[in-house]
Amino acid sequence: MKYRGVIFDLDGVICSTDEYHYLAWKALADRLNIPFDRERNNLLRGVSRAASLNIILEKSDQTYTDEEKAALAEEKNTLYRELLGNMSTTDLSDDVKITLEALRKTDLKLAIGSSSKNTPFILERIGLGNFFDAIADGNCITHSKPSPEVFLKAAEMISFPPQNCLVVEDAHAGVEAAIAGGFDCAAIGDARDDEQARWHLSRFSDILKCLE
Ligand code: B16
Ligand code: MG
Repeated sequence: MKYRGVIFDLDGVICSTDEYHYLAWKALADRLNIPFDRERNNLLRGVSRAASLNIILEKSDQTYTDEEKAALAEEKNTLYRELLGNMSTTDLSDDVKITLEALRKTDLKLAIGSSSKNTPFILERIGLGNFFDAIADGNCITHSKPSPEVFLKAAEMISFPPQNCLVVEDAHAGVEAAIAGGFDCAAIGDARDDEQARWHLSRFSDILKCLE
C-alpha cells in the first residue's frame, strides 16, 4: 500500500465544529452589523482565527486597530468555547467512529493536521484525547492553511514523507495546503469536488476505499 499514514483535518472532517464556528462568528458579525452568511462562512474553513476575522471585517465600513481585532477574536473564541463545552462523545458520528476504529487495527499511523488552537480541547470532548499517534495544530505552526506547514509537521511527527501520507480535508484552503506539501488529498464536505484532490469522498468511511 502506498499510504503509511493518514493526516486528518479536524473541524469539518472528524467532527462538525464548523457549525459552532459559524454560530460564534455570526453572533459577532451581527453585533457589529456586518453582513455574514453561510456562504461567506465557507471562506473561513481551515483558515486561522485572525485571518478569519480579517475576512469578516472586509465587509465592514469601519477600520479596527490590532488591539480591537485581538479583542474581537477573543470574544468569538469565548463564545465558540462555550458551544464546544456542550460537546460530548455523542458528537462523534457512527460513520467516523467505526471508520477510525477500523483504521486503528491497521499499521497506518493516524495524525491530526488542524489550524485550530482548540484542537486538544475538542479531541478531549469527543473522546479522542489519546487516539491519534500525532497532533499538529494551530498551537505549533506559524503559517495557517493554505500553507502546508501543519501537514508537514504532522508527517514529520509520524516519520513518513508526504508521498506516503494521505490528507483528508473539507476546506479548499486545506486541499491547497496538502497539494503544496506534496501530499495526496481526499476531499470531503465543502471541498468534495475540489479538482486538486486525488479522492472525492461522499462520506468519511469512503476513506477505506482510498486505502485498499
Ligand atoms: P481556532 P481545521 C480550523 O480548523 C477551522 O476550520 C477554521 O474555521 C478556524 O478558524 C481555525 O481552525 C482556527 O480555529 O479559532 O479554534 O484556533 O479545519 O483546520 O481543523
Ligand atoms: Mg476543516
